[in-house]
Amino acid sequence: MQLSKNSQKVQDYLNTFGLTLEVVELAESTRTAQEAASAAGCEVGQIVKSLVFRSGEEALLFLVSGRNQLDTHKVSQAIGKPITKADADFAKEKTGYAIGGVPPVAHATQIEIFIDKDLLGYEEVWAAAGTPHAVFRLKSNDLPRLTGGKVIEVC
Ligand code: 5CA
Repeated sequence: MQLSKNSQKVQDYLNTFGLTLEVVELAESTRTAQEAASAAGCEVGQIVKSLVFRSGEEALLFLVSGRNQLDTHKVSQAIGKPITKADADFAKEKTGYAIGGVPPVAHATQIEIFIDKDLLGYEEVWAAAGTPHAVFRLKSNDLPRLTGGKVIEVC
């Protein structure tokens, strides 16, 4: 199957990790966590939401379980800087992807990444892969190494 340009970029990045991770493009939408869960046939909690925040000009990416809501105040305190939700333009500029398809890896710029500890409660999770129709499945244990992210409590 021929992947779209964005999804191929994610696949190429995953290939460099020596893990057999496969990006799949689906006919169904995977734009929201709920849609992605239906399409992948998993629980919504197993979906890795990619939430882009900003602190000044810096972009931060939070990988959050589809069943959780990030508590902005709590997270600001925990990481020691104020954060606000990025708008669509900022998210696109910093990650290289439009909201709804932002993957946890292969970004346009260097982005600090944080991982919701609840994701590690699932053996397998599903993340976006560059478009609102593309996802890949991975072992949650591989998320920290794959992304360089730090595990935190987000809610
Ligand atoms: N593909 C799915 C899961 S694999 C996905 O990307 N879901 S998501 O939750 O990670 O991405 C959508 C998120 O982007 C929403 O939860 C919301 O926090 C954020 N968002 C949606 N619309 C906007 C917008 N207009 N501006 C900024 N952020 C937005």
